[in-house]
Amino acid sequence: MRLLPTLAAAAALCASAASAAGPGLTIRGAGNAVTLDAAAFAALPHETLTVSDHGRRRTYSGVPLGVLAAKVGAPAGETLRGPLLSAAWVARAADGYRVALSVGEVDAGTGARKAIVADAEDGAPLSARDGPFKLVVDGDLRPARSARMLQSLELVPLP
Ligand SMILES: Nc1nc2c(c(=O)[nH]1)N[C@H]1C(S)=C(S)[C@@H](COP(=O)(O)O)O[C@H]1N2
Ligand SMILES: [Mo]
Repeated sequence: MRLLPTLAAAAALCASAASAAGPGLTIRGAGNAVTLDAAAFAALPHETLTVSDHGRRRTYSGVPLGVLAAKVGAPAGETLRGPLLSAAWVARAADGYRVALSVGEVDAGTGARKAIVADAEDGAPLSARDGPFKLVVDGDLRPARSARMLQSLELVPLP
């Protein structure tokens, strides 16, 4: 039976095509899912955020979490109320690392904490170790929630 090797070859071809196009960033929430490739991401409004990483100041450029949240129609500002405030953004990275940010903490109309998804650090594209996307969270005492190699952000309601 020659089908299995053929399928394996086809799968390998698909995998290489996907990596050539870049993994992209997937946003899930409010019943919607959007995957942005590097070009679509680059076209979104960017802001800078300067954070301290083990004593070193680094300036990141990226898209505010609120802009990405709006891509899936996640509640924000005055519409973010009641039970909706018990949800969290779960960020997942390529190495399986996951961090959570409560929605109220990072909503621009509610909490004071800034978070961006960066595609550049100190004026240069992110390294392969960090990128192509990195969640950068302001105000943390150590950069433990600044997830490198970010693949997805998902709005998860608490059970
Ligand atoms: N994908 C991913 N991002 C991550 C981590 C990780 O293990 N995987 N570690 C976190 C922690 S604990 C810290 S302190 C910072 C800085 O780690 P670094 O020096 O390895 O970049 O990255 C954060 N982001
Ligand atoms: Mo850490």
